[in-house]
Amino acid sequence: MDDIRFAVLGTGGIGRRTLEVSQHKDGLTAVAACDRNGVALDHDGLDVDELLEATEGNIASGPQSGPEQSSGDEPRDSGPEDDPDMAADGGTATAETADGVKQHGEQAGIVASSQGEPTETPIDDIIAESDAINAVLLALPNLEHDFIPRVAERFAEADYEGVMIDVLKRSRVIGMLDDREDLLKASGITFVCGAGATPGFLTGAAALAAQSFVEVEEVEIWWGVGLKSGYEDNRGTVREDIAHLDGYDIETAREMSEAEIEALIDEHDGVLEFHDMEHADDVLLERAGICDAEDVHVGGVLDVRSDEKPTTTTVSVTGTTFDGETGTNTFELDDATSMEANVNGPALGYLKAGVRNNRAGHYGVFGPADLMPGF
Ligand code: IKT
Repeated sequence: MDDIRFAVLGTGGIGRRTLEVSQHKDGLTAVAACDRNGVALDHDGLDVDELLEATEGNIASGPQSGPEQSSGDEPRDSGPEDDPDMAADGGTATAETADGVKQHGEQAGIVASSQGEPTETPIDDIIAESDAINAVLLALPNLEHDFIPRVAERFAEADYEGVMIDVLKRSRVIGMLDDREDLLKASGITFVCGAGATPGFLTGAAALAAQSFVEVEEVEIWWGVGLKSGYEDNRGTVREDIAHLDGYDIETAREMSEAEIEALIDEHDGVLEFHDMEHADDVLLERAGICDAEDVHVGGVLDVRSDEKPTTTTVSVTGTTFDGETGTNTFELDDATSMEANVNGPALGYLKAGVRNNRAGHYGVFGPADLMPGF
């Protein structure tokens, strides 16, 4: 476990923070990263500091001009499966960053790094090098439900053997991955799905909290996020959250312009509250035999303008013990821990668990609860 060479697809907020956090974890070497316009590859290890510095400023510098430039996290490949609406990473830069980071033409993103090369086929470029990559982290908002499953399929078709891990949110995507499980197994892929905070960290916490019980009646996940790193760095995730508000869905959220999103945020004074979100914690807990999906509820509060959490993040699991007692086990995150810490730390932790399983020959689709004590 001391030499895991990993790639990150997407260098929006999540991708960049994953790279940053990985520097504080043992045994992880980032060897590839890509966004829609470029790829950085170095089998001896990327210079993560340079990459972060080069990509940090330019995400915010794009014009706010429409859905095809709006989400912030998805690489884009040409080819038959390419979706012309896939969002760019960072859009089009209009200016050099304050510290003089180079810009290639009008495109920002990874090509602003001295390690970045422009490409029309970033994902294929990484697939071409995947023999030397142990794990691929998909830092993509998945505004197309089947986007991540299709990316997994492409790696499997290229006979990639290793770990793939995503931080997807939507329940319905898990089935799409399960549908591809035979293909993933045949290739030798251990796919860890829903491995961010929720689903992810908090699903794992629910699986642990459930251990006191023989029957679980309800799982309540209530999260609070203050966007410490600011809205600009989290455009993809905010847009995904908006799709959960009453009157919105994935398509309407995807088509909103940046100006419309800003207006919506203004209307709510920067604080958005969500209930009954379609988050895959439900199917992932059901899949692990812990409870019925319908007994899992996910909601939370997002404060786009403050770095304070507007509410404390908790996971409450209510159940009955073997000796007939009913109780609620509650897992609570400290308000001082940021979303960035609570998404990217666990994602990399699950990545390591995935590599352990992959090296033991365990292939297929795994959720966070499958990597915890069994129920
Ligand atoms: C996610 O990225 O997993 C989902 C986001 C919520 C993160 C919760 C973090 C909790 C905390 O830091 O206390 C959101 C739904 N986009």
